[in-house]
Amino acid sequence: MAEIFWMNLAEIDALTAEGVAGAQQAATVDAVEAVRIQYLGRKGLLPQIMKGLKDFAPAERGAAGRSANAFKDSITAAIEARLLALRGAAGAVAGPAFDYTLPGSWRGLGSLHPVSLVITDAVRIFSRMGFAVAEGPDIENAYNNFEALNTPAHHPSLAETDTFWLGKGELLRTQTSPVQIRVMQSHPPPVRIITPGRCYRRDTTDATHSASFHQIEGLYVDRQVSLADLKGTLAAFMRAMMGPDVGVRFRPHFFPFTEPSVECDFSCHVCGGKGCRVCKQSGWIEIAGAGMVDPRVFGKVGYDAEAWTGFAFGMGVERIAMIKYGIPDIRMLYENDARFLAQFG
Ligand code: 2U9
Repeated sequence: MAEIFWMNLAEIDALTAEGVAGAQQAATVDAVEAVRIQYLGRKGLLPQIMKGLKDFAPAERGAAGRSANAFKDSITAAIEARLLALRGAAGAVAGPAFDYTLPGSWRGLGSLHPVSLVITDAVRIFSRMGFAVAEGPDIENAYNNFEALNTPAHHPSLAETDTFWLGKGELLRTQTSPVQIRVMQSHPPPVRIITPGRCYRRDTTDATHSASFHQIEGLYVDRQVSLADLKGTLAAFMRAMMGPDVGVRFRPHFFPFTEPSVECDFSCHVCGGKGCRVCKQSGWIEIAGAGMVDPRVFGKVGYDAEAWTGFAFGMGVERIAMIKYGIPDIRMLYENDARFLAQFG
């Protein structure tokens, strides 16, 4: 290795120019490496220059330091540039042929989850009938979730075994009805809303139950709203959702928040009502609960029950998705198996 016995500023600059030229002219990656070792290596010129700085007269030492830095930076930059050029050139000559006209690899578009599909369809169908969408919080208070809905404190649905209580009278809503309570508390009638959203119940998971599920509820309050309006609205919804030929029937039922109350079935979309495995040979499939809003509920939100009447309904989104798409187990909706979900694209 060359040694510098005597050094001045001009010599450092000359060595810099030499090193830069050496790097630029190196024909191979190995030749560039040889330049690096000669100029910047541990036993190369740079350590000698650094060591020699102390021999400069104090007045020259600053300038010598700057020349030493320029030596290192310029040669490093020249080496990097040359390596880039050589490697690029080598790749262009020796690399695998690349066909820029080939299509890129297809990553696949996502698709709506069946639960979202049902909600989107329901929002579209009900919005055509003049319903707006309302939303509310998943964490509710007992008043909005139970008491304002005429559900007394001793009702079994309030039990620890049925409801996720969070303390301080708060809970995870068991239905989306408290959203309707909030809307009525803050808006005078008339009201025409649907409330799609997530609900929570302390259910043990099995093929048809999940502790977290979705509901779509609806509420229509106006002057002289009747049970006939409820039947017509739900029948129109069922036909739009399940097919134009399905029949719809209503059976008497009981809910604390509606009077009278009904359950709503549609004629089996698989067998047309003749009876099959899907409808358990009955020809009918239960799909929603509904009724005329109990006057006591109107009293809780300050609506005049003499002047206004209304209907309300509720249905489980997962249940509709399972019936519509033939999904045998509710858990398939939560596993997020891409092969299952891709079928709904
Ligand atoms: C207000 C007044 C009344 C909403 C209603 C039902 C009947 C019903 C169930 C369907 C399947 C819940 O998910 S499910 O288990 N719901 O049967 N829901 S009437 O009644 C209301 C709502 C809000 C202010």
